[in-house]
Amino acid sequence: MPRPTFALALLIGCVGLGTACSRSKPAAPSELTPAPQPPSAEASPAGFALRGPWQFRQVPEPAAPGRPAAAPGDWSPAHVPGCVHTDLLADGQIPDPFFGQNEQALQWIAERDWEYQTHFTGEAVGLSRERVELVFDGLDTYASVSLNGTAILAADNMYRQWRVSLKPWLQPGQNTLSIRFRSPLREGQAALQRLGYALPAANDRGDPPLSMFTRKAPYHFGWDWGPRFVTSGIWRPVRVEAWDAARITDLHVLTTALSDERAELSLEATVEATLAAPARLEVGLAGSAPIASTEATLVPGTNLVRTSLRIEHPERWWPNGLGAPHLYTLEASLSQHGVLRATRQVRVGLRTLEVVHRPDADGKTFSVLVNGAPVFMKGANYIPQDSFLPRVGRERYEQLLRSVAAAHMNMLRVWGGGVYEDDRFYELCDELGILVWQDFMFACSLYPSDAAFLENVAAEARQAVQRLRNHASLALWAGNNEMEWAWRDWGWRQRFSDAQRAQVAAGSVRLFQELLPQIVATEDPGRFYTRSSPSANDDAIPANQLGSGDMHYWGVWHSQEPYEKYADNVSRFMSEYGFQSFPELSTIARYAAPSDFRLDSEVMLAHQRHPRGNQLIAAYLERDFRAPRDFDSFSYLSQVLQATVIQFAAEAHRRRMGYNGGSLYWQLDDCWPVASWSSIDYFGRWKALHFYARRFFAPVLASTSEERGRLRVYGISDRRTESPVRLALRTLDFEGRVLFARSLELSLEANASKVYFEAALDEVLGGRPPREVVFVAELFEGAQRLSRSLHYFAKTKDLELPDPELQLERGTPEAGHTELQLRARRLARAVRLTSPGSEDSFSDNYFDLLPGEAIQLEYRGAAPQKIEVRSLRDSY
Ligand code: BMA
Repeated sequence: MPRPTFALALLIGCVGLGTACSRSKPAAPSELTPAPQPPSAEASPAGFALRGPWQFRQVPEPAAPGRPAAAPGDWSPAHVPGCVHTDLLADGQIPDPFFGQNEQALQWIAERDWEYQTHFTGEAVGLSRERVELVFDGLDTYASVSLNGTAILAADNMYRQWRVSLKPWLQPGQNTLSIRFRSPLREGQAALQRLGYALPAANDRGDPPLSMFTRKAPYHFGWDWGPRFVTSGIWRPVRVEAWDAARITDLHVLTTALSDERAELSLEATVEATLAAPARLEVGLAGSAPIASTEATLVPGTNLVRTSLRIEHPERWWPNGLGAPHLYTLEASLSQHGVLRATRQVRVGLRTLEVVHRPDADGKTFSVLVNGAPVFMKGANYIPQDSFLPRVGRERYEQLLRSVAAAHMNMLRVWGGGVYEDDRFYELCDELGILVWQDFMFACSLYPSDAAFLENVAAEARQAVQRLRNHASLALWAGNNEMEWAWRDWGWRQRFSDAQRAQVAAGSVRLFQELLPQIVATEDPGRFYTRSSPSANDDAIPANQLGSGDMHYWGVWHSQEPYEKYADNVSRFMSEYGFQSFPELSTIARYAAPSDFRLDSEVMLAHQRHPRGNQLIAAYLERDFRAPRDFDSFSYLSQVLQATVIQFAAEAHRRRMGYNGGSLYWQLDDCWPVASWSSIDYFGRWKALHFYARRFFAPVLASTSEERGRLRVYGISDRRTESPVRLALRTLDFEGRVLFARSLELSLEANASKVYFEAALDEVLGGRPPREVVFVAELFEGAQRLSRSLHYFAKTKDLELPDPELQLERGTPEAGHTELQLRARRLARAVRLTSPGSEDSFSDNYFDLLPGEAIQLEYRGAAPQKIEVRSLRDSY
């Protein structure tokens, strides 16, 4: 490849719109267009997808005293899968719910009932087959389904798949399918009345909160990072499945033994049959001859057919960073009298995984062993990517999860206030080596525990476990988010009478200590279950205690402790800790007009859901940074602050690997454009934190820390083998004078954190005041730098930062990218590149440059018109 020529370029200065991400933007809410409408029923291996045309309308309000019943409204085009809000938006009936303060004006939608309908012919969906079933992968939520005017199904749980036979009602020629959704708020109100007392929900914005009565994503009701849009709709695909004789509806694969020589697997096929008849099940690797088979006599109804198989010299599945996440595709075929009836594939990864959660001298451990070895978990908490989930397509899943893998994460926690995610999410986690901590969908609330509720939850949990259990990425199940902690520490118990308290407590035990763990034990034997996050799974040990179990440490942020406290609050697994920032100005400009670019404008407050969020950011900024000169500088500095704070925490966690099993920051992503704890914003743009995460989660990390007046340099390695490396240490002033230098050849211990250098501060300061120098610790393997740790001895606001005289040179644009060279004459802190008006990205961003340093970067996208570069000094 010819080297690009560099033309001297522009630069310097700051301010402007920016973007810092590595993916293109998803369809903006305001740009939604109705999807093309395919023919009414479309064949697919899974059945006939009912893609429409669909229509929807508001159900007229019934007559009330003094008000006659309204006439039905007109039908409007709908998109399935979809929901009411996006259908109203696409039809031009409402403005963009995410813009400005539109959210407030759209609350009426949740109080109404809505109706959807479509038509299809009986012939198209397989009228003449023995069995014809209508399958909804998701109905959100209270739905009455009728075919040709006859009620055929009542649904009341967004998380469940619903299946009903169409056979008795399906007619030749045209059929009309209609679905009525009742307002979840009205249903919740009725459930509250039946219960007779209110239940608390920390984040539900309703008064009274009603979210706990409905098996629907809790964050729809509002959260401290999300709007309140209590939507309804056919949110996952709907299809007709038509079949004869027998079919395979599920395969469950368990690894029963695994060594380098062989893997032993057991496979259980769920087979549905219409008649009693013998059948043969054959199983093998897809595309190869079968390696196992079994004969079974099927009975009408559901049959479980089991076989076992062996794979010689298996390739293991490894988490991101430790090896390839190898996957095998198995195929099962079912035949009867030599006639092939059905085939089904399943993808599995061969690995062992154990969550070690047992008492020790310090309390109770919480760590993960993969393939027999401890693996430190690095990652984040995942929330749903949109308030309106059906618009999260494959592309957004891929972009987000590739960003996760790029930041060297190996675990995501699917947090309990959202949904059991789409299959594509788990498939990508399998492919990228990202382990999944899967919460059941209960968060920050207390829930009813009547028989109907528990039965509904049991059906939901069984389906979720069966759907996800084959994924190599699935590491563990957790009963709920923060309910054990809340019950003890959030003042909830005091709200109840003795009888109510006893009822709520017993319900919680029933749900999280009996029902859910029993379902996991039966449907997904061997997978670890923790009753809550955080928890030590021990009645004698309070949840969220240092030393035992996982921990959500919120002293920093919620309790306003200085961020240095992260180092004193390392428990056995840090499953949550977080700090907010604003997104880039280009994202803010998608929801606010320039006249609203103030911290206290109503729009800015509407897009900050933590009651004290903006004040907290400003207060923490004041501790460490000089006052920002304008709003863009504020958003930029808020990101630098967030990244600095979370880097501090994550490194403190990694330094204690062994004692601590993992570090998952709160939160990876956003469900709308907002100021929040995320490291990637709604449009997929990386905030400063995500660039920092790619550095602080690197497999080999140099980490510098001041401890009791001494400077320590840790070498942290996630590698499975020890590595010969060179540790290069320097102290520089901001002009580049070397005040201290040392080079150490060492063997970096495998899978460990160790101090490799330690000195009194005076020894490394080189006689200069702390505010004038930077300490640089770098780990090299041959010529390759594995990690660089920069340590400043004074608060950022006290550093005398010189003008770095940044110089940017651009190469000739090539297909889809342009090479850049950036040089700093003097120290440059938190350098940010932006390309105003473009959605494209830079290969790196938000980094420090040492005096005299030049680096190569890549701009990804069509040739940039303009590139702006700023550093910290330009923010005040
Ligand atoms: C955690 C989460 C969320 C919440 C976040 C920030 O505890 O579980 O409920 O959004 O804190 O407050």
